[in-house]
Amino acid sequence: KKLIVATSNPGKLQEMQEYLTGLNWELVLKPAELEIEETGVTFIENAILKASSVAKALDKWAIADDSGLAVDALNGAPGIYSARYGKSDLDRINRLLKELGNNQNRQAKFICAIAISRPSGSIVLQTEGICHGEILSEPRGDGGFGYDPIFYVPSQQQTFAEMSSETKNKVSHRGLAFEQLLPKFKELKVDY
Ligand code: ITT
Repeated sequence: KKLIVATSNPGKLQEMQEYLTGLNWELVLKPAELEIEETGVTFIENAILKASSVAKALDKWAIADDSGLAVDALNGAPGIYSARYGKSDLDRINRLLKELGNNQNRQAKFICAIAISRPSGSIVLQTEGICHGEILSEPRGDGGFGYDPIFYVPSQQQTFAEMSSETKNKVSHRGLAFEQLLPKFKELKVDY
C-alpha cells in the first residue's frame, strides 16, 4: 500500500513522516514536477485540493497538509498565504515582524488541515489542529522550520524552534491534527 505524501516543503515532510512511520503504508514523496495550485480560501479546502489532485494524477492514495500562521493583530494574516508571504523563511519572518511592529497584541495561532484521498480523488479523512501562541519580537532557537523561531508557546515556555521534535510533535497544530487522524486512519479498511 503506497501513500503519496503530497508536499514540497521539506520541514513539513520530515514531521509528516514522523507521524506516519510504523503504519502499514509505504510513504512515497510526491514528484517535484507535480505542483498543485492552491486556489482554496480555507486551509481545509487547500488540503483537500492537494490530496485529491495528487491522488488522481498518480492513481495512488495521498495525504496533504495545508497549514499556516494566523496573527490576531493582523486580522489573521498571513493565514492561508503563509507560504506566499515571502521568498524564504527569513523573508517571511522579517516581513511578519515588521508588519506587527511593536503592537502589544502578540496573540497568534498555527492551523493545520490534513486530508487523505483515495486513488479516485475521493476524500476519506479530513481534520484540523490548532496551536495557540505568541509572536516574539525576535527569533529564538534553531530547530524546526518556517515561522518556528518567532512562535512562542506559553505552556512550554519555548518557541517551536527551541523545542525538541518530540515536544513540538505533541503540542503543535500538526501534532493535534495527526492525533485525531491516526486512530481513524489505522481503522480504515483498504482494498484494491
Ligand atoms: P506544500 O503545499 O507543498 O505542502 P507549502 O510550504 O507551500 O508546502 P502551505 O501552503 O501549507 O505549504 O504553507 C504553509 C506555510 O506555513 C509555510 O510557509 C510554512 O513555513 C508555514 N508553516 C506551516 N506549519 C509550520 C510549522 O509547523 N512551523 C513553522 N512554519 C509552519
